[in-house]
Formats: sequence, structure tokens, C-alpha cells
Amino acid sequence: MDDLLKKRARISPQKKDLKNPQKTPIVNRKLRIKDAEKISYNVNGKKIRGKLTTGKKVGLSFLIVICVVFSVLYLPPLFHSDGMDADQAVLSMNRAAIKEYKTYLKNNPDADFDGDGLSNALEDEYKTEVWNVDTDADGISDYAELYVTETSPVDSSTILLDEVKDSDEKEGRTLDTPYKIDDVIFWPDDYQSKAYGAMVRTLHGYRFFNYKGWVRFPGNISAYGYRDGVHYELKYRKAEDAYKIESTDEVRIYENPLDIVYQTEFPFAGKVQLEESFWTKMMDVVFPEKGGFFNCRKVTSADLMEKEEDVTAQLETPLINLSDDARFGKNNNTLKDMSWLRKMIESGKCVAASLYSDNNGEAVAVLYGYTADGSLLVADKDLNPVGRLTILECSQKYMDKEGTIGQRSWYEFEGLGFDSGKGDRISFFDYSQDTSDPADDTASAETEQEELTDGHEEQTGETEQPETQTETQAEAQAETQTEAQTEPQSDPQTEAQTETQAVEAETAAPEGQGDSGDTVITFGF
Ligand SMILES: [Ca+2]
Ligand SMILES: [Ca+2]
Ligand SMILES: [Ca+2]
Repeated sequence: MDDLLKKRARISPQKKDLKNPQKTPIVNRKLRIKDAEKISYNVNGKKIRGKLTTGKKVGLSFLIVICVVFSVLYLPPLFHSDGMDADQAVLSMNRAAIKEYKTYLKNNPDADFDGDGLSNALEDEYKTEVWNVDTDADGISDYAELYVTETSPVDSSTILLDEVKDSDEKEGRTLDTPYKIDDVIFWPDDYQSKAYGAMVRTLHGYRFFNYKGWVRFPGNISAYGYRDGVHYELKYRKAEDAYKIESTDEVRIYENPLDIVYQTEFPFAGKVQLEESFWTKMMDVVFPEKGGFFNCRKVTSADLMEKEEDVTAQLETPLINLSDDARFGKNNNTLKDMSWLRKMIESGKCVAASLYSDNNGEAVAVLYGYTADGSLLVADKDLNPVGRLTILECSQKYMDKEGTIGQRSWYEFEGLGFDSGKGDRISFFDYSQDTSDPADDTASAETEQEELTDGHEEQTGETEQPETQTETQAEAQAETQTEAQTEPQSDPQTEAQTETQAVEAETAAPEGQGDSGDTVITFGF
């Protein structure tokens, strides 16, 4: 029956395309008549679903090709493993430590763990955080909110912005007046950037926060942005020797400009490097890097170098004194602490750390190395490597308890189920093993908070902080950290790394702000 219907249908004339033959060019008309013959009609002359027309076939094929191309380009490979297993390793947790930690807090109401000027007891009263100098993260310290600006320490305000504007007005400065943080000169795009933009030195250069505008780095260097393991070019203005920063950027600095290379990746041929040309530029646009099977991306010669080696110490059980609850009050995530730790590892010593979370308790980890990007290599108590902790140097504009606006720097960590952003804490066991150095006693009490100055001479940000355990440790570390900077690394390094270090040495300020987080903001330099 169907066949019969089809036969009848086939001899039915196709009317649609013949309705206005004058409107159809002759060539097309022929084509359309040919296509029309393939359309089937039922007995009532109604079109029924039949074979596809050539046009539809072409269209469908085109669609399929597009789908295949897009899935190849943009879908990440299914069989790809990026070795994330390491992060799932679990350190054994001691839940009893939660009680111990709370008891420790209770027993130290007069201590000021975060050094913001408010005692732990007062922090409790005002519902601010004992381990956070700026609970609402608006740039005004908990203490300053209560006693200087008289704002809520738990409800963020834009008062810092107003303060910066007022101060500029009073001093006759405008947005165009450049200023310095350390040796870097800033030309912000807007007052938001001027009030909240901050910068911290990293292992390889600088990291910027909340800053949009131009900057000039000290020394004759080339700067590149760095994200997800790849360098990229920053906008550059030759006249001012200035680079454009877009909000939160990591910048790496090099002695010489890097070569730009286009790296293509084919499914079975692996990675191929091509020099910059019209074709590679085209490929970069058509096949951008999306993690698919085939892609082309613009990289620099630094991205193609062999991965820098980790700096590691011999895995040995370091001192772990779990009966000392003072460990809970140690280490306020200062860059000095991190610098001390790296120095210990460089000198071949492992350091034990207490990782603490309010939900799960405490885990003891052995830190035995750090990677080129600053991540810490972690082993468990039995010295089995279990993964790494990512370390991120951070910085923010900050009004301290004296009402002085400056910048403070610290580090955050994440990994192995811990995240400082969620309030988890890390403290190192026993700094004092290494206190035989008499110089420690004379180390100056530098703090993380730096002053905003409008004078012609740079001031060091030496603000008084209450004598706490944390402070004393910071003092002890100040000296060792300076040593760390001046001592060449003994580990075998690649040429690239040595080069970078040379640049760093050149551009590092005398006080070594790169590690201490000590920075000075200067106008009218
Ligand atoms: Ca406090
Ligand atoms: Ca606080
Ligand atoms: Ca605040």
C-alpha cells in the first residue's frame, strides 16, 4: 500500500517551485525541479515525509561537521587525567583538638592573636574574628572601625575610599598624581583602584589586587601577565615604561623580553611549536585553547622551558610537640612565616605543621619542600608524601589602629581538604629550634602593616603592636628571612630560574619586602 501511495505521489506534479517561475533564475529552477521530484505526496496531494532534498542533506552534513569540529575543539579529552588524585589524599584528623583549641582560646582572653589591637575577649564581644584583622574585609581594621572611624566592624563600608579622596583633596593631589608602593610606581584608572588597589611581591614578580591602571616596575625588566600556567603579554606604554594592570593580575618579571611562540596541539602528533606568522595568528583565533583535542595557543618561551625543579629537604621526622597547645596561637599567615619556612626547607630541614579546621579538628603534616610556584609539598606524620598546599600571597589596603592607611600582606593556603579562606588555619611547630643565632635578639620588630606616607622620604612601617607570641616569632624570623634573601640557592637550578632570581635580586628593595610583606606607599617621590 505504501509503495502504491509513493508511486502515485511521484507522478504528482510538484507545484510549489513552479508557482513563480519568472522569479527563479533558470539554473536554480532546474535544480529545484529536480529536487522537487524527490518529494512525496499522499493521495490528497499533501506532502509526506520522504527523502531529504539535496539542500537539506548539505545543510545537515554541514551541521554535523560543525558539531564534530566544535566538540573536538571545545570538549575536553575524555581520557585525560590531570593527576588531581594527590589532592584527595587524606591526613589523619584528630577531632579531640577542637576542644583543645577552644579551651586554648578561652584561656587567652587578653591575647591579640591577629594583632589588630583588639584582645580576643573584645573580638568575642564585638563578634569580630580573632584570626582576622579586618572581619568585614573593607580595608578598615577591626580596631579602627571601633575606635577611629566608628563604623561597624562586621558590616563593610566604603569609608576607605572617602578617606583616600579626602586626603588627596587636603594635600592637593589628584588621581593623576603617581604614587609608589615599594619601588613600583602607580597611575590608577580610578579612585576605586587608588583606594583598594594593592600589590605584593611573589617568588617570580608581583601580584596585584583590585587595581586597574598603569604601573612602572623598577629596573630594566620585561613584565608578563601569568595565569593558569601560561604567560601573556601586558599592554605596554613605552613613553612611561609602564604596563597595564587589569584588576587581579599576577605579573612575572624577566631580565630580557620573552619570545612569543604559537603552540599547536594535534590529537596524535602532540605539541608543535610554530613561530609567529599570519597563519599561526589565524589559528590562534580559529582554534583557541579550550582544552580540546586540537588547539593553538600563544605562549612565551618561558612556558616551553622545562618545569623548574622543586626545592626539597630530606624527609625526616621534625619536632612535633602535641602537648604544647601554644601552637594554636602561632603563625598568623604572615609572609615572614612563609619566608622562614622556605628558608628551613632550603637548609634541608622539614617543618611540621598543624592544620586545623573548626569542623574536622587537627591534622599534623610534614612540610618537606616547595615548588617553583610556591606550593608546599606535604607528607603525613609517617613521612609519606600526600600532596600539596597551594600558597597565595595576598595584599590589601588597610587602615590600622592608629588610623594610618597603608597596605598589609599575608598568605592564604588551600589543599588536602583545608582552605584558609574558610577559616582553616596552619601553624608551624616550634620555630625555636634555630634560635642559636644571636642576631635574632636584635631583629627589629617589623610588622605587616605599612604606612601611607606623603613625605619625601620613605618611612618604614613600624607600628607598635602588642607583645604577643606571634609578634615575637615575627621578630625572630625577620633576621632569618633577610639571610634567606642574600644566600644563593644551593639546589641545582635551570638557567631560566637563575635568570629570574637575578632579576629579583636586582629589583628587591633593601628591606626585602618581597618576603616580609613590608611595603611603603609614597607620594611626591
Ligand atoms: Ca585581635
Ligand atoms: Ca580581629
Ligand atoms: Ca573592617
